[in-house]
Amino acid sequence: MIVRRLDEISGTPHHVNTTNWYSHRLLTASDGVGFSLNDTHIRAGTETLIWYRNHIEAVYCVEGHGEVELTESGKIYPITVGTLYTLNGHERHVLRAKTDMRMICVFNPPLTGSEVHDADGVYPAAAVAAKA
Ligand code: 9YT
Repeated sequence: MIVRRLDEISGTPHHVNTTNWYSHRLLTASDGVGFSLNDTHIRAGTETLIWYRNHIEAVYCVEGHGEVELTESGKIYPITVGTLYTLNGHERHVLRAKTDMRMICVFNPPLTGSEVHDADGVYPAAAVAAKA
């Protein structure tokens, strides 16, 4: 059994801080459970291009509100507390935070824990990330 607390992750390589968001990677590939789990804060007023070409991500909003726009269709989905969205088609999208948002994010395949988006909003595939 794995038991882990948020404050144990702070200040480690699994606590990733970017301009638009910061994320505590609570479960990662090295835990060997087949998925990873993040507690992620999105900063108010930010707009982030995201495209998980190599992963499926499920996102559950537990604080704040914003919206997701799919870049191909232009369709906009409001995201509020209690909303789950899953990019099960690897949809390229823009995440806009109207307020600070807190999201619980699950990835399959699991993140190694230190990923940040590249210029296209992509995280590297697991095999590539493992070599980094
Ligand atoms: C909701 C979302 O994808 N935000 C970007 C950060 C990412 N979820 C992460 O790695 O925590």
